[in-house]
Amino acid sequence: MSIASKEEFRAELSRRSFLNYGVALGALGLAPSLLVNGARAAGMPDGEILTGCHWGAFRAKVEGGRMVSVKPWEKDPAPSHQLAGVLDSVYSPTRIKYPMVRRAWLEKGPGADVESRGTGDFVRVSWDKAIELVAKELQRVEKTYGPAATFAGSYGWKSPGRLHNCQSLLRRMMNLKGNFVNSSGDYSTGAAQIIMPHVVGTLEMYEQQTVWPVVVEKTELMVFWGADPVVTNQISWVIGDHGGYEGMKALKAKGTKVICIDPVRTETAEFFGAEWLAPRPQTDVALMLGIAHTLVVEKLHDEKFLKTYTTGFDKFLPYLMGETDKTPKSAEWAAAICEIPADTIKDLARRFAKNRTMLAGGFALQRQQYGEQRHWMLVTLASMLGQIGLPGGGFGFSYHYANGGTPSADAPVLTGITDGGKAKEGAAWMTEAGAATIPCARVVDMLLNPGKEFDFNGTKAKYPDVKMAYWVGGNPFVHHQDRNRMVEAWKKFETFIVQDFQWTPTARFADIVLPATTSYERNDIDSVGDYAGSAILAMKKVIDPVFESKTDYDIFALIADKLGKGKEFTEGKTELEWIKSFYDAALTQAKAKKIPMPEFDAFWNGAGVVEFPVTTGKSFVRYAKFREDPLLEPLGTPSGKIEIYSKNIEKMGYDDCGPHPMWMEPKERLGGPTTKYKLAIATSHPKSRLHSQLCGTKLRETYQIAGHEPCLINVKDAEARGIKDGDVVRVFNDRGQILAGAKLTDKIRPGVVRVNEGGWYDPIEPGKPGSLCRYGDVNVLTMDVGTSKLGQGNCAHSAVGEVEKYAGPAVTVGVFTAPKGAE
Ligand code: PGD
Ligand code: PGD
Ligand code: 6MO
Repeated sequence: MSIASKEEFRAELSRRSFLNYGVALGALGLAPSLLVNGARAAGMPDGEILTGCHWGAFRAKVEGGRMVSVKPWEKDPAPSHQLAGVLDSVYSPTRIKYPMVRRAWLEKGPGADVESRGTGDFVRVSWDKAIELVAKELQRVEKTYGPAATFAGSYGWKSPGRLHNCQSLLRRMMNLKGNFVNSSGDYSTGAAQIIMPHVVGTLEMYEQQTVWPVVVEKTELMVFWGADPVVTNQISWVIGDHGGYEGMKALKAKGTKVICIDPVRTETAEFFGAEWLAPRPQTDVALMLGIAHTLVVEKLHDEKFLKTYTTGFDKFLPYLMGETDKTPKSAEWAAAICEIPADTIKDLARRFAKNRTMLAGGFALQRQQYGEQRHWMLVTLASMLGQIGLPGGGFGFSYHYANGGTPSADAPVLTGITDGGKAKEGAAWMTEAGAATIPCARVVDMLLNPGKEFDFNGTKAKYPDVKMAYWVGGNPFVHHQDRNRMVEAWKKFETFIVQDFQWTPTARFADIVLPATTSYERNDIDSVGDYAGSAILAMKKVIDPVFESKTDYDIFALIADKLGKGKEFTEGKTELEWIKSFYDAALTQAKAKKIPMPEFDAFWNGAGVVEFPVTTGKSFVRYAKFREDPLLEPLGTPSGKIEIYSKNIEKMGYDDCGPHPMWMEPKERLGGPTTKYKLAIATSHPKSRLHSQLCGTKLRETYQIAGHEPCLINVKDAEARGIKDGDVVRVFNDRGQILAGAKLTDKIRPGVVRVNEGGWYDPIEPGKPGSLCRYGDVNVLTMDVGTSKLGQGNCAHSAVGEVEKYAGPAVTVGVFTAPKGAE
């Protein structure tokens, strides 16, 4: 998720009232406003306003109270084409306009007719009523079932902004109310962020990389291993900076050799004109072992590096050579599993060793069963090559994410609103707080198995018995795996509250739906670039809230007030006073470090942006200090070295994550010994969406096929099944079925089809497990098991299935309009 997670830094809260601006709690307008084309009558003045979002900073043009166009900030080196969808997301037919309550819930009470969830039978209520219902229900559930009955571990890609951070605000309100069940980790790197601290002593996945200028100068062989940075660097957790594109352009201009190891010939492979190697999905550990074996056989591994900087190679070597299990992990052995020819594997070993090689791994590799092994083995391979800490060599796991590798500016840390102080120290999304905490991807498992013991990273805990959930800033009915299992589990909730601005599939499955504003309808502040930190930007309100939407802050302040905790929630501060307090804390640091930064009023009323210079960040080389002096600059592992063998993991005694990296046969994979289906289903991140965000906008018309989510299929696989380009197809396995639009291509290896994650779930019969999804939510087909007892991450990229030409009755996709009565 975020390297920034600077929310953990407690804001130096200034209580000084400085501007008579913003909304005080007592003044919150509860009466429905008059609507003019979806915008409130008073409106914002015409003009251009600079603001920002995950896709970058942009200037929005306002006319007559409406946002009419957007154009990228002039300093964005590579604006995302998705910005066009941002504009449409404000006014699209999927916008939530009013507070709504599921009819059966309203008329018969919590838990009534849960089967009717998702059918769209909602009743519009006033804000007063909605707030009262929510507050009373929170109190009822806590009183009846205790503190561990309400889940507020709401996960997802909420918008940037240090004040309207809806997930922190939810937990802030919940902490004031009493207690709640929280979640830890994320869906992005659930497995890797748990194994990496054992191996290299840091999370690694969200750390700065050896910067692009150094890579451009020194790297001779760039290997994108299950990574597609040209697609995925479009977005950042904070405001997108797109610095990675400058790095990639320079690398291409230099003519550096690039290899892409990926079942798909990616946009990145196309951009670089790269060499494309397409292993079977989920077999990368075998491929890496085959390379490692060749290095040893041909004496190409760096024994000095292994001795000085790593521990446990002596225990891994017998496994690699087959002394422990009678299976040498030779190139031939690997070839039979991954379907990359043995000669190619040997050649890779030689080229990796001969050149200054950067192994740039993506995240999908570890969103698979036994995902922990992928990055552990990649670090092991890089250790054997001995280039870690050298300029342009080693490994890097964030070149594809949030523009990792963009030189970091000398910028102060921008703080944000906190969840009320009960969280333990650490990165905000990793903290344990609340009455109980579960790894975020185990949410459905928790619902289905209350009281069951589960393992997680050396600990054991029991799932709480949850009766209610409040979700903000996430879309679990798209992001979570095995939709049909989830639909069944969700029936356990007596109450499910969703606060969003889109009628997402999740909102449709809610009992109470609260309309939030987009971030363009409120004032906020954030940094530009998770790694770059190149600027602090005023995210100024572009237009007034449309229809009856309210800001996340105002909604939670109202609920807190109803619970008798309004003052504690707001601390008496207005929106702009909060923003100023975050800015002023950064200003204090800047002054101490002599970084030029204007006073708040000049910043907010002036350009609305303060940029920071890059000095030392220009030449950063990851692990250079460790390499220079491993004794004085040890890693944060028990041995202070890279752990190829982990005694801590050995002590855990897990059967699905051993003490050194190893190949384990997943439950299902392309060509697996017991796999029933013939096709692997790749579920990559979409080029024209951020997960499910913008799926409800016009941008969808630029990529949908016959009104459905595209399904990439190799021409040969399509021919064998009588499928033509543009056909509607049914993609299915034992877990479910979806419709999609066939896109024939030779840019995907035979045996693999791809349906991107993020397509909105649109069941013909909502609430009925097994129901056909009309649009194409690939998570109907994926499996919901933890990566291992260690990481408990999701296995979104472990699925197989079959594709056929759809022969059923014609269907109309129904998820891109608001439910009846909510239009
Ligand atoms: P988004 O579509 O970004 O997906 O899952 P996530 O739930 O984050 O959902 C964000 C939601 O928040 C949207 O509904 C949006 O409207 C809402 N929202 C945005 N801003 C605000 C705000 O300010 N206030 C409120 N109230 N709401 C807001 C993403 C997750 O999916 C991730 S990170 C990964 S890495 C996983 N990837 C895969 C995958 O690769 N393959 C599969 N099959 N499945 C995956 N799921 C995971
Ligand atoms: P994916 O698209 O899931 O992206 O970044 P991540 O790297 O996880 O996968 C990257 C590549 O891995 C794909 O090209 C896929 O084909 C390949 N791949 C899949 N399985 C295998 C395998 O078994 N072996 C090999 N060798 N390759 C494999 C995700 C990151 O992107 C995250 S976590 C988030 S939250 C953001 N999401 C988006 C997004 O939704 N849309 C865009 N445009 N950008 C994003 N950036 C971020
Ligand atoms: Mo992610």
